[in-house]
Amino acid sequence: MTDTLPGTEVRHITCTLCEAMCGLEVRLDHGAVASIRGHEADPLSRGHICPKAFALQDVQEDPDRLRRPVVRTGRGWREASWTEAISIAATKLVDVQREHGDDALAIYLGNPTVHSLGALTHQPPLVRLLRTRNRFSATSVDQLPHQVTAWALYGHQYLLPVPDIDRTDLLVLVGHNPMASNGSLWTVPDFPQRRRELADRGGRLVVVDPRRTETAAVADEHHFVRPGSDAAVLLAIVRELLASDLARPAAYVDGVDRVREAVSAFTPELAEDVSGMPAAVVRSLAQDLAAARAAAVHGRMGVSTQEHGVVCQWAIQVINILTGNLDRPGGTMFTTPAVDLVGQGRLSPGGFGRRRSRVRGLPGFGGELPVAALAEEITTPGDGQVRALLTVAGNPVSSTPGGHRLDEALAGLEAMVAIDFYVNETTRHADVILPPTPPLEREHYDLVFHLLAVRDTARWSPALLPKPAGALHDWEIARDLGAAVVRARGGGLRQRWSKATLRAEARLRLSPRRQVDALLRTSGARLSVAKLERMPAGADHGPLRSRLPGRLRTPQQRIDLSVDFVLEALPGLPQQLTSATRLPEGHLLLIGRRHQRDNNSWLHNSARLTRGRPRHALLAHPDDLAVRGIRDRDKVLVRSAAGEVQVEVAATDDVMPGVVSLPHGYGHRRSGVRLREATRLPGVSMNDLTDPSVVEGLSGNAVLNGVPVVVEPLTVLVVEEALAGVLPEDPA
Ligand SMILES: Nc1nc2c(c(=O)[nH]1)N[C@H]1C(S)=C(S)[C@@H](COP(=O)(O)OP(=O)(O)OC[C@H]3O[C@@H](n4cnc5c(=O)[nH]c(N)nc54)[C@H](O)[C@@H]3O)O[C@H]1N2
Ligand SMILES: Nc1nc2c(c(=O)[nH]1)N[C@H]1C(S)=C(S)[C@@H](COP(=O)(O)OP(=O)(O)OC[C@H]3O[C@@H](n4cnc5c(=O)[nH]c(N)nc54)[C@H](O)[C@@H]3O)O[C@H]1N2
Ligand code: SF4
Ligand SMILES: [Mo]
Repeated sequence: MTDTLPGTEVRHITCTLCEAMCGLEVRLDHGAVASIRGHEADPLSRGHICPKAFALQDVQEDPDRLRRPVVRTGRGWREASWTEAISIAATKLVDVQREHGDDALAIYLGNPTVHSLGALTHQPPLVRLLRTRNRFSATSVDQLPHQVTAWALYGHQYLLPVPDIDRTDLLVLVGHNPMASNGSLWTVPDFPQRRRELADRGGRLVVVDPRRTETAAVADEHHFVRPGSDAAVLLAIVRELLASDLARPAAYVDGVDRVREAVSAFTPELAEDVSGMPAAVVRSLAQDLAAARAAAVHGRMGVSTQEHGVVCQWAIQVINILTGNLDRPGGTMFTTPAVDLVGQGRLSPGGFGRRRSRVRGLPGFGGELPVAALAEEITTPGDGQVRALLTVAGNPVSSTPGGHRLDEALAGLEAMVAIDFYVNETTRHADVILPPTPPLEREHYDLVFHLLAVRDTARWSPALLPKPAGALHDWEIARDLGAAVVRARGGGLRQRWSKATLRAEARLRLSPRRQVDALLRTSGARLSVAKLERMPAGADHGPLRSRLPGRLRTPQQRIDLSVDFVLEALPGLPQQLTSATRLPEGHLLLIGRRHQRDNNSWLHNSARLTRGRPRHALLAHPDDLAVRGIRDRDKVLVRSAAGEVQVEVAATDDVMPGVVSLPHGYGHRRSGVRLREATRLPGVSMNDLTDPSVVEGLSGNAVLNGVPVVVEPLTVLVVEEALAGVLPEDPA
């Protein structure tokens, strides 16, 4: 610690707000945060910081953040002791399960679960104790197709190769905007500088996206692609590689001939027809990927949360494999994390379960059901109907398709408990909210994102600030709630002392620190928490190393490209993609976007982040506005099959004609939300438009991009309505 002024000290912690896990240097002045900056000595993030990091302090100091449990009363909320709140929560959940069966309880684990060590270590045993099979999470509004593909090709849902950006010559990003998001399923702190270094090496960045994004703006090439049509482009690249004899798969790769046959219909010309990306560009991209010394293709939200997400993710892996870039420095590589949850067999490899969702029969994967089914599971009567909900670190009313319907559904639940430190659009429906400590008051080790990082490092993050008296961490809440559930069940010694219950309770009593310590000590890296505590910049294990075929978890440690359920989907695909180009008259395709200063649905109460030009508008191409008689900044009505919103437009040719874009995570004006800054913010929830009845065909993942919408000037409507009131009815 380098103390300079009296009363001040400098500490090093990890930022937990996104996947980049930047190392931060925080100056404390008499125990309060005085400044936050990037930690220059950090071998992974190298001093990088983004504006969101300051929100760590804003969340810490936010008067709207819950510090004590709250219980709903007739008119609002009252604070309660932990003992009382946890006992009410447990009793309510157990009562519903006793009356209607274990599956009457549903669980939603939100995105920050993976950014809170204690939630990550302690939610699984709590979930096991709760015994419900109605488990949902942010996975199915996000990366489910990646997990399905990794399971099918590499034998484990979390064996996800990442682009080795620091050594690549050609980086192709499809539906991914790391200049705003800082990378995803790819821990790549300081993407802007790494991109500059790529340019300095003479390398090339290509972006494929229906919007000229912040990343497209710094790319060497940007190609517009019609939303939802990427499968045609990616499969055409696969076809080119195989047809022109450009493929150089490794010796442990099988199934090439079946794939060649299966993709034969996907010509670059078909790709051009359905995507708008010129056939010549598709061809040369295939050739360049094959010819580059090292190249990497990475696809994210734009290709995961669309109708053909699994086919897209499979095709991306196949391209990297066929060009010999998987496992090659500068290609896409697997990490060698100090805590190797995959290698140590501590995470389920995944797989489709026998159980499907009750109402619509959507597939279960990795023990979870697609969250697009949650609302209907609550509102559809019958055996197995969901009547209670536990949410952890999530806001599905804002984050999942058809959020407005879920909002209504939640109002009809018999019981709801939330583990969260804000009253948001979702938790406002809870009977009890149990607020954990915020990020700056807890220790952290990134069990997930070290698995996905562009360099092998290990960093322990101490708690910056002491935990206040009477506060509980995420893991302590899970522990106490678990114990209270077992107590509330009663049911005699046999049940309470069943092996599964005892094991889960034992896990719940083991602190995250002790769990990480044990994991570090049993890994090959000979580390411990104590050792890492003496290394504020963390341990640096260097650039990524080639790991194949040894890292594979497939039975023979071979990769079979010919995944049956993918190949079976291909014959019908050209027809599907072609008919998707024929939208009903006047329709546009809605896509999402992220901004560097937004964070899903939850940092909008930070005035520092929300200041400045509004960022909630519907982006639309000037030509599409002109034909509708809409001017820049007009308020419009946007309608989809699922719902409608009213929002301002911003005219820009950054979106391709026929495409409109809204960010998600806005629209905090629903009654009952207690967030001073956020509820002042204009904007609407994009997920009031996304349609839960349309899901990705193979996995049930949500379709958040490529949603058909109609955009109408609001003024015309107002006039029409006024006239309707004034004019006499048609006399005929
Ligand atoms: N239309 C559209 N919808 C989308 C997306 C999109 O691109 N377009 N993106 C999707 C994606 S990728 C994701 S991951 C989801 C995210 O959506 P959700 O899973 O709903 O997650 P957040 O919106 O981040 O909600 C975070 C909640 O967790 C709470 N929280 C924060 N930190 C902690 C903590 O440490 N412990 C606990 N207990 N609570 C905490 C916050 O107070 C907040 O209420 O949204 C998805 N929704
Ligand atoms: N600042 C900030 N950072 C974040 C987050 C945040 O909310 N804010 N959220 C974090 C989370 S949870 C995640 S999952 C990651 C996500 O990180 P990204 O994947 O970078 O997420 P998006 O910004 O939604 O980027 C999706 C891109 O896909 C494009 N797109 C839409 N439809 C299509 C299509 O059909 N085809 C193609 N090719 N492109 C399409 C969109 O225009 C957009 O540029 O970001 C993480 N980082
Ligand atoms: S890029 Fe992500 S991890 Fe880094 S400072 Fe910003 S929010 Fe934190
Ligand atoms: Mo996400």
